[in-house]
Amino acid sequence: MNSPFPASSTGRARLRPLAVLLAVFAAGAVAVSAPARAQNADRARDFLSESRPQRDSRMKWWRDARFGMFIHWGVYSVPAGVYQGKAVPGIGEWIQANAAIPAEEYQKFPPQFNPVEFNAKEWVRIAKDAGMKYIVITSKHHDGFALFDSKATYWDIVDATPYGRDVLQALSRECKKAGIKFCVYYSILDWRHSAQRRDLQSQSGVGSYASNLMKEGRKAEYVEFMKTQLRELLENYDPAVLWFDGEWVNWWTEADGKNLYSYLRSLKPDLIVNNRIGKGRKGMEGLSKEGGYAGDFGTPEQQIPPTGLPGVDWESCMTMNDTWGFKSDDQNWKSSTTLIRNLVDIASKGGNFLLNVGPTAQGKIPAPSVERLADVGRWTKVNGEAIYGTHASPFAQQLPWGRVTSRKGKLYLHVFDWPKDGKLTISGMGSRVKKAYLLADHSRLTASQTGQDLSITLPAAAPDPAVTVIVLDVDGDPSASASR
Ligand code: H79
Repeated sequence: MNSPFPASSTGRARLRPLAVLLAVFAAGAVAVSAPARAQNADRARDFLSESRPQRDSRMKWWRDARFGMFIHWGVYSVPAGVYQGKAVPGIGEWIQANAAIPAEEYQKFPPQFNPVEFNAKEWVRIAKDAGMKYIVITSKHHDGFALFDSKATYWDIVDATPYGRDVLQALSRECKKAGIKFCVYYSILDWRHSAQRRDLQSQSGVGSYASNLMKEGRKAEYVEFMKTQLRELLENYDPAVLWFDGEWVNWWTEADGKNLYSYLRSLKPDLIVNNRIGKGRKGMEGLSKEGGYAGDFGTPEQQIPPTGLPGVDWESCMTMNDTWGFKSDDQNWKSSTTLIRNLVDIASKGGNFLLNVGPTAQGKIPAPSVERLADVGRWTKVNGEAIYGTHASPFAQQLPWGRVTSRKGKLYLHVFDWPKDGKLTISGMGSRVKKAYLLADHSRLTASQTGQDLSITLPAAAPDPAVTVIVLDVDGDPSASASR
């Protein structure tokens, strides 16, 4: 076969004898001696028995952040949802599966991937101006293609595209400069690696790609390959979060997840890892059931749990249209108001919002995404105090007119539906209101409280039709005193 890319992701060694030597040398350098292994195992146990204060301090930046940018970018942005002249139904980054594209055909995309318009500084600015505090980018999606310079494979942006530059390097640098946390997504499922194969007899209903099998006796090799790439990611780009996916395949076990989790935390003790490293998620609801599953936070996908995930850190990831990876014909965009309200809804339930963009093969974040993010940014700039570092609503019931967030001494009332009679009422107030005002301009509002009943007199029209925030200064800690 004259393929420029060997079928095996680890095939680099076959092509370059020097690389073999280097790989052997590198492997030798990290080979773990028995005493060191025991020490690592001890450290791994330490991670699993981390105290509550230790965990709280590790999770602090993430809990305060509330809002991040997900970036799905890869060679699937070349076909952009169209294969052999036909629109392929489904999410863009799944085009290889959805159009059953043979590997020899799929590998024609990297030579066409030349994102000369990519500007890391610009992407980071777009995220920062939206009020996002972290970025999670696909370092490797299910198609196995690495957006970074991986020594473990040629199937990466530096070795296989005319662009030839390491975009993760550029992005991680710009993030650091801008004070944005840089994080990466990594798929366990891998359609490219020769250790895995399609399950052509798949009975699971998810298809032969989603239910990839492990070839007999090849698992250890694949796990080593993952560890090599993950170590490259940790060492070269210092990501604050590793966001796994594709863990549902039958050959990946909870024990594998725990082992990998321990390994990664031993390399970077303050690393945060999502629940998809192990088997703790429940479908797309992303519930990290407490009680021993690997990972630090739950990952509801394309949904906001009605009551949040009490007692668990969680993050809803969501698309702005109907795809993660760029599709040229998907114009089903959520409105800016919906996006702002989703952010508020999630914060009121104690979660984070990871909002996706799918850049083009030229390297541009689509204009409709940029416009919406700018709208969200105008809102967060004025109302960020009611989002970042806040706690969930202390009220047991969702209030009919909107949502609530809180912090010590303050309740933030996020009004979605402006009352027609100009009165906003709350019953069940557990704390005494000292002062009420609009967050946007700090103009005072008249509030009258009788016991647990509060009534606030509002301007006739909503100052911000998307979400207007009213601040209540209250006695003490609202999360402790409001009735439940
Ligand atoms: O990267 C994006 C998508 O490509 C990937 N996750 C987001 C963040 C993804 N979305 N959908 N899918 C992958 C398809 C997977 C569907 C399923 Fe399953 C796998 C259905 C059954 C197995 C996981 C386990 C979800 C439900 C149960």
